[in-house]
Amino acid sequence: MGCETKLWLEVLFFSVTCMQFCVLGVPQVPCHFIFGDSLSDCGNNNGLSTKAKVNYLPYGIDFPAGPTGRFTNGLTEADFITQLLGLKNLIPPFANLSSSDILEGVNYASGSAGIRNETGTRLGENFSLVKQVQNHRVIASQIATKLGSIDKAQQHLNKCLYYMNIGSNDYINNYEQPDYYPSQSLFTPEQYAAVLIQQYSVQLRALYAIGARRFALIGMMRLGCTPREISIHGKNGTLCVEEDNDYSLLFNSNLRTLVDRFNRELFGAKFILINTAAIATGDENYYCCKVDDKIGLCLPNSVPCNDRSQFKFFDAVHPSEKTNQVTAMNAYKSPSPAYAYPMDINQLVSI
Ligand SMILES: *[C@@H]1O[C@H](CO)[C@@H](O)[C@H](O)[C@H]1NC(C)=O
Ligand SMILES: *[C@@H]1O[C@H](CO)[C@@H](O)[C@H](O)[C@H]1NC(C)=O
Ligand SMILES: *[C@@H]1O[C@H](CO)[C@@H](O)[C@H](O)[C@H]1NC(C)=O
Ligand SMILES: CC(=O)N[C@H]1CO[C@H](CO)[C@@H](O)[C@@H]1O
Repeated sequence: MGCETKLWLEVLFFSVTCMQFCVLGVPQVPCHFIFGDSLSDCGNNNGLSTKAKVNYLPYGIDFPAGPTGRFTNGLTEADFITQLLGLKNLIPPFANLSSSDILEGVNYASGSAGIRNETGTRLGENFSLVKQVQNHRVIASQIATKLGSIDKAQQHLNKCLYYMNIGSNDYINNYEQPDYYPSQSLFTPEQYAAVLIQQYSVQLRALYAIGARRFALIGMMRLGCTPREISIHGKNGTLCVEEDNDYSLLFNSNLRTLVDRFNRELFGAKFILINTAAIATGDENYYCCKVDDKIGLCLPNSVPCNDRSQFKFFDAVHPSEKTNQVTAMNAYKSPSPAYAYPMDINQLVSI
């Protein structure tokens, strides 16, 4: 409780900081590109044939435009980061760039997607990380056309923030479903984490080659502490599932090693790791809407709880807007080195 009170105070403090930026109207970076899964998807899955899409109420109940495909009641963590950077508009989905300025960034994130191509495909189509990076290549060439040369495009792309939040589905919608995916029989948990980080590193290098220099890698949340995992695998009804949390820890520690390596090896690039698992935000067990037990998403048009801000989770898998805000604030301006390594997003975009 003491810890939570402290977090909320920090939220207040950083809101004031943000307001100063917003009033000044000077963004810290000209652009923000977002890669990931349902934690960051803002509508890319709406047109795909998949169970992993949520362009219906009660999703978006606290979002000005209503349901957009965001897997929460309001803004995602990536949206809050966009605002904290001082950018005027939220970043639009790659799948619908009508009337948007691609120079300010594009969001490629796709619900159910993972680092591995096959991840999440039992739920339907998705844009895997590989596909997201391919889509970014298309956007980068459109930016070169707009700015008149590849050099100018590179200079522009060098200045952007690259927000990367992916990996959970490689466990939830792959490794932990041995009946449908072979990865558990192919890899031990240690090997699997190493393989994921290896595949991730190939895509990060590809982004670097297209001009990306400032990377915020978002660590995995504690997978064993989502209400869905607790209800499926929890032994005592309330405790987090330790085996799943061990997967997150393995992944995160390999990711931290990668951050160190790339900060040494990739000239001119800066990588940071946001330790989402360390940013505690409330009680795991409660969520706000009535869900489909199979996939943990809110039932279409079900009536959610009244006070969304009181809940850590909106559905049985995805954080509420309030949680996203607290996580984003702590990632942007970190009160503790345990949250952001080796620096926070504010420092990353200031150097
Ligand atoms: C695309 O985005 C525009 C502007 O945000 C919106 O008005 C329109 O409904 C969207 N189209 C689809 C197919 O989602
Ligand atoms: C993943 O898919 C891409 C095409 O979308 C393909 O080029 C690549 O080889 C695949 N990777 C693996 C490991 O199968
Ligand atoms: C369940 O709770 C009991 C009592 O707190 C504890 O001894 C036991 O280890 C728990 N089991 C699991 C699987 O967490
Ligand atoms: C839009 C898109 O890229 N969909 C892909 C999602 O995943 C399936 C299964 O791997 C692919 O076949 C689709 O092409």
